Amino acid sequence: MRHIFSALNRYRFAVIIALLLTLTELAVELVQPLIMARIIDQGVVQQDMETVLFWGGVMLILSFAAFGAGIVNSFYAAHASQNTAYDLRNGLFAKVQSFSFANFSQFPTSSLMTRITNDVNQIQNTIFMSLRIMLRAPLLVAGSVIMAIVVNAQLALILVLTIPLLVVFLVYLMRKAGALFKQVQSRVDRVNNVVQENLTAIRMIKAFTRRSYETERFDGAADELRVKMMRTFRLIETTMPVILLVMNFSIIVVLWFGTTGVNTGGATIGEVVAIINYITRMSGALTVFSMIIMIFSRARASAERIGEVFEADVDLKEPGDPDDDALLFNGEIVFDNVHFRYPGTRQSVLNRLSFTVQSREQTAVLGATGAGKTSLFQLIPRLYDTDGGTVRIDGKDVSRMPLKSLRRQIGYVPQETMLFSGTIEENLRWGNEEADENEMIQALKDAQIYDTIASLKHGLQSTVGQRGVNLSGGQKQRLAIARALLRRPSILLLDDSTSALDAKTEQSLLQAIRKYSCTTIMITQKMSTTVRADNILLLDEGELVGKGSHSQLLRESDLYREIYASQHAVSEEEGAHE
Ligand code: TTP
Ligand code: MG
Repeated sequence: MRHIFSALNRYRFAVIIALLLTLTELAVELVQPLIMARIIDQGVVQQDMETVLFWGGVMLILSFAAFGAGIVNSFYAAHASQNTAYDLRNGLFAKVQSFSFANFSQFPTSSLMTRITNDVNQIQNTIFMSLRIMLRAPLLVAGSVIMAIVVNAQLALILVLTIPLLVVFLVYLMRKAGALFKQVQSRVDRVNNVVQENLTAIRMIKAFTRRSYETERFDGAADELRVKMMRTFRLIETTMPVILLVMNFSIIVVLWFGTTGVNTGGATIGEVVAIINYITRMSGALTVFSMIIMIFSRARASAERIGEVFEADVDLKEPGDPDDDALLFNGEIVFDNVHFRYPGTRQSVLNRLSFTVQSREQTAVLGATGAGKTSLFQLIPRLYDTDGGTVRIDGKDVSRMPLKSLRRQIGYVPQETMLFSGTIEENLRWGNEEADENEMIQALKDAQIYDTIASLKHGLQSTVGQRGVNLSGGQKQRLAIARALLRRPSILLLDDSTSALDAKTEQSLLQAIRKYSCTTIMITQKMSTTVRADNILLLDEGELVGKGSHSQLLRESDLYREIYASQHAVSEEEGAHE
């Protein structure tokens, strides 16, 4: 709630005007029954036409005033609610941008999307409604009770007894609905999650003909949402009959005692009509109130969910040492007794990892699937912190460097290529906004992808992704390498990025990368890569089981010889088939 109020606070001027205007509307509504009583008692009963016309005119003018106030109020209510929602959304987005990888495992993508869109919408609607009617409904109830007492205290006694009971009932309901709505929102998350997974994996679903399975999964999630929604609304719907029952009962009581009062002189007809008028207005207000409860409970659930994102602890703390900002890496990387496991898991992924990668060398990391190669990479740009030991670049602990200057100097080509929808040029510039066309062409050439791009009809301006050209997995990989090279990184990390390349192209690529004289570490499964590397790290189940050059490892490591023999056997077999 705190975040919502501080966001709303910026528009307090609009909020105050809107609230003052609701008070105008409220005053008119409360005065009207009084005027009605006067018209009846002094005008109609005494057949005085002039009084009827005068007070009728006053009522008309007041109604117009209330109408005008309503319109201006809507304007300011919309202003405050829309702007608050806009600020909240931007705030959430900025916060999510600062998230560490550990934070992302705390909030699934689909849930973050629901929070930034749906939950903020709930808040926006609630602020609008609050400024329009939320304050008016309770004040109308309270004001009606007070005015009824002013008109005739005896007859109003029944309201003094019933209204507090109803209010307690409504507050209880609000608590209960709040808890239910929190569950509803988490079901919305789940539906979005299934949709998101399906849209991302649509090709796979079709290839595996899993459509009916996925449809069932969606049905399941949608059905859970429906059931939760229904249960919540059923609870809320019980309010209306209860309110009407109590209020109608009050009317009967007022009429009963009112009739006696008129006969004995304790009340006038006008007073009885006025009080009944107040009761009907109250019934209306209470019904609106029960609707508001629904919206408000939902908003409270949403506000909590939004608060959770704002309050998420971004565990990667930025050390503020601006002196380092201009520092350029020489590129020596040291892992010193590094231990690592993913946050929230118990299984350790990297153990006692110690090695040095010399500046400007090409190092290959070889290991079976699941050995921890990608995990090792993620520690270098500090996507995660280690659990023990340090990662140092040029002798300085990465956790002591400003993230921005650390990451700016690292070109990271992840295992799964990610291109953004847009042109090839835009995707390249994403690596380095200042790059000019010549630099881009050079990077594409070095990444061995220039010929492919040049042969496209629109060249660099071709769009990729939906509605654009489709690139193969290997082509995307090389585009991602070009993007990383464009950064002129001091350290280049290639996670299995040459897997799709034939030996000759791979050799040209590695040769071209040497020109950049950056420290290069490449994860690979292929001996053809390790043979050419200056240095090899052999990783097995999170531990370093060998390091050195190709010939050195062939001599010293059984595992390396095994891998070499198995790949050699395969290539000889392939050769025999030719
Ligand atoms: P990786 O470091 O991903 O293993 P790898 O890169 O060597 O394997 P591959 O060749 O197939 O790419 O995984 C090591 C372990 O860490 C594995 O048990 C899965 C686990 N892991 C997580 O728990 N969360 C993650 O985000 C990643 C990347 C891995
Ligand atoms: Mg990997």
